[in-house]
Amino acid sequence: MKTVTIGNTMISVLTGDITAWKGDIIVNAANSGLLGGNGVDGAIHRAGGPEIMEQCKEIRKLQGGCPPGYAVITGAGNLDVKHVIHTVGPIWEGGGRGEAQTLANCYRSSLQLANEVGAHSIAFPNISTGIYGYPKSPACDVALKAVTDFLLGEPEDNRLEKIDFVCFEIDNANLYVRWLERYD
Ligand code: AR6
Repeated sequence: MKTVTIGNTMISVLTGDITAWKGDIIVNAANSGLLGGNGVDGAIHRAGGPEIMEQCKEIRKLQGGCPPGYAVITGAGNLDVKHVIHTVGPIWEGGGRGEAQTLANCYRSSLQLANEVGAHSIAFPNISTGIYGYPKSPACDVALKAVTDFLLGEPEDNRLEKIDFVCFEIDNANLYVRWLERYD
C-alpha cells in the first residue's frame, strides 16, 4: 500500500487482520494481566489457540504480568509466525499522563525484543487506538516516529528487514500512508 525504506529495513502500511499475516513476529496489543481480552488480543488468542495463553500464564507466574510500555514474547501456537510479542499500550487519559512516551516505549521494546530473537520481520497493530482510546492521529505520529527513530539510530544488531503496520481500520491506514508520504 505504501512503503518507505530506512537503511536495510522496509516499513509498509497494510490493511487487514494481523492474525493472517505471515512472517516472523506479530505484536499483540495486550493488557498488563496478559490474560487475553477483546480487540486484536482476542483475535490473536482465538486464532493462535491455547498454547499462547499457557505461555502468558507462565510469564505471569515469573514476573507478575507486563507493565505498560514493556513487552514479553511467547510462541505463536497455530499462527503462521514464529513468535507473538505482547506489549501493553497506555490507556488514554487525555494525554497529560505520559501516554505518548509509554506508547513509544511499546514500539521500541517490541523492536528490541524482536532483534534479540533474531527476527527479520515484524507486524504491528495500531496499539492503544481501540479499547484503550488513544486518538488515532497522535497515535500514528508516535508509532511512526518511534519506529523511524529506532531505525535512524542505526542499531548495530538490527536484523529487521521488514516492519509492517497492519491496520484493521481504513482511517488508520490512511493516516499511516499520509505520514509516510510526508517522510519521502
Ligand atoms: N488485526 C489487526 N488489528 C486489529 C484486529 C486484528 N484482528 N482487531 C482489532 N484491531 P485494541 P488497545 C485493531 O482494542 O486499544 C484488549 O481487550 C483495532 O481496530 O485491540 O491497545 C486487551 O486485552 C485498533 O486499531 O487494543 C486490552 O485490555 C487496534 O487493533 C485492550 O484491549 C488496537 O485496538 C487493549 O486496547
